[in-house]
Amino acid sequence: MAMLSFERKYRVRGGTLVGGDLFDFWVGPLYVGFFGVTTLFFSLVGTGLILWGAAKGGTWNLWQISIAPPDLKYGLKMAPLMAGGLWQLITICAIGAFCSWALREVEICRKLGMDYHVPVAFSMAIFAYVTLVVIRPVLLGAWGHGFPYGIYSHLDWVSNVGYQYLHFHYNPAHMIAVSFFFTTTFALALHGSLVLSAVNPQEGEPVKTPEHENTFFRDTLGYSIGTLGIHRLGLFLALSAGFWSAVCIVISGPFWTRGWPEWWSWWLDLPVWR
Ligand code: UQ2
Repeated sequence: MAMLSFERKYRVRGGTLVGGDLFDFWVGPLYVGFFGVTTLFFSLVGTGLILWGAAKGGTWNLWQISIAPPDLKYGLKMAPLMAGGLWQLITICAIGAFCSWALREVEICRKLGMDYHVPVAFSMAIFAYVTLVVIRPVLLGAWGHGFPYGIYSHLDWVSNVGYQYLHFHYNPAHMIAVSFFFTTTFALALHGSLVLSAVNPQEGEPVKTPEHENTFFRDTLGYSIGTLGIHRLGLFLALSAGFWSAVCIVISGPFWTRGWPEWWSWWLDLPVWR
């Protein structure tokens, strides 16, 4: 693996959180570190358990392979391996791998003297996953409330849990999450198209500057958020989408058990209508 010219300059010792110099080295272009080793460990064990579960699952149809969480009767206990125990171990491996990856990102940030926006952003995705498979199941008192690990089966789970609350689109936190997802795609479409249009001028013309980008939005909207601002906005929108997704599912069951359309009764019951 050839090393790119800038790589040697940034291959500095230190910045590690655990292990000191022991794992402070690279393999090809990749930094290893203590958390690179733990990421690899959890990923390999987790993938092995998934393959084991798939082999015992009665189908190799990719869409139908599924590893289910334990029956609700096991509550928050450890279940037998082939009755949800595999799902529990796979969940531990997944969280172990995701958190190891985030901490490896932190070590790389420290090496490079960068701030921690990337691991913080990734942590929001981990938080959303942990909300689904740990926080909500614990609040409801059974691991069986986690979602099954399969392509179609997890879609069925989302559909079933949604219908359990009659019409999930009436969940106010779900409304906020969806709005953030759409706004995120809108902002990235604006940003991506603006940058590409600026760096693709007519044949023979010089590449345009951020001043052109600002002027484009000043001319069209009367306002430009700026080159740094659009990235701050993008990060805020994307993290908010993940955050409100976690909120919308964790309140469904632990804090609201009836249909979501009914939640809006408070609006109909406002004293102003009477
Ligand atoms: C901008 C700017 C960029 C951009 C974009 C804008 C030069 C290269 C896309 C425009 C963004 C605005 C006006 C905010 C829109 C608000 C929402 C909530 C989507 O001004 O600065 O930098 O990429």
